[in-house]
Amino acid sequence: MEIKKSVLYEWKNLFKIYKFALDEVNTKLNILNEDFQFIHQHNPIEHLNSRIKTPESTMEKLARKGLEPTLENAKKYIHDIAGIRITCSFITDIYSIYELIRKQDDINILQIKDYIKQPKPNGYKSLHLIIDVPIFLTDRVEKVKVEIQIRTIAMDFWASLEHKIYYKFDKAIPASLRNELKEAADSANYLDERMEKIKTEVDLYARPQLVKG
Ligand code: 0O2
Repeated sequence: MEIKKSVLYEWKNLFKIYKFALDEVNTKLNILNEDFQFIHQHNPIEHLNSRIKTPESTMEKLARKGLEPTLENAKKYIHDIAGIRITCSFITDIYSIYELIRKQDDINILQIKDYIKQPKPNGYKSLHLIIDVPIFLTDRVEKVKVEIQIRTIAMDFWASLEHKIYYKFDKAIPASLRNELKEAADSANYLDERMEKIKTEVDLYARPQLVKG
C-alpha cells in the first residue's frame, strides 16, 4: 500500500497515544504481578509482550473491513492498534489476572471474547479483552483502547505455530494439516489440565492443613 509521507507522519504522531496506553497498562500489570507474588508466592504472569500496529497494517485492516483508511476510522473500528499478550503458566492464572484487571476503577472492559470456554473450531484458545484506559495529556484526557490477549504457555506455543502456518499457506491451510493442528491443540489442552492438577496437588502439600482426612 502506497502512503504519502505527510499522511504517514500524521498517523505516526497520533499513534504515540497508543504507546502511552501500553506503558500505562504494562505498568499496571507489572504491579499486579509483583503484588500477587508477594501475597500468594506465585507469579501469575510468565511474560508480557506488547506491540503497536503500524499505520500501514492498520490501514490494510481498515481496507479488509471495507472502511476508508482515515484516522477517525482507525480509532473507532480497529481495537488492536495497541496490543498486549500475557502468557501464564496455568489456566486459573488467566482468570485471576482477568479479575484483577476488572477491579481496576480506571479501566473499562469494552469487550470479552472467551475462546477458552468456547475455543475456535481450529482449536485456538485465549481470553481476549478490549479495554480502554484514560491517558492524561498536556491539554486533554483521552480514553485509549488496548487489546489484551491472555493465554497459557501451551496455548501460546500452539497459536504461534498456527499463525506461521496460516500465513505460509496464505490463509488456506490444507485439511490434513488442519486436522493435525486440531490434535495438537487438544494435546496442549491436555497438558494445561495436567499441569493445573499437579499445581493443585503441590499447593496442598505446601499447605497440609487443607488436606482432608
Ligand atoms: P495478528 O496478525 O495476530 O494481528 P478484530 O480484530 O476484532 O477485527 P476478530 O478476528 O474478530 O478481529 O478478533 P479476535 O477473534 O478477537 O482475534 C484477534 C486476534 O486474536 C488476531 O489478530 C490474532 O492475533 C488472534 N487470533 C484470533 N484467532 C486466531 C487463530 O485462530 N489463530 C491464531 N494463531 N491467532 C488468532 P489478527 O489481527 O487477526 O492477526
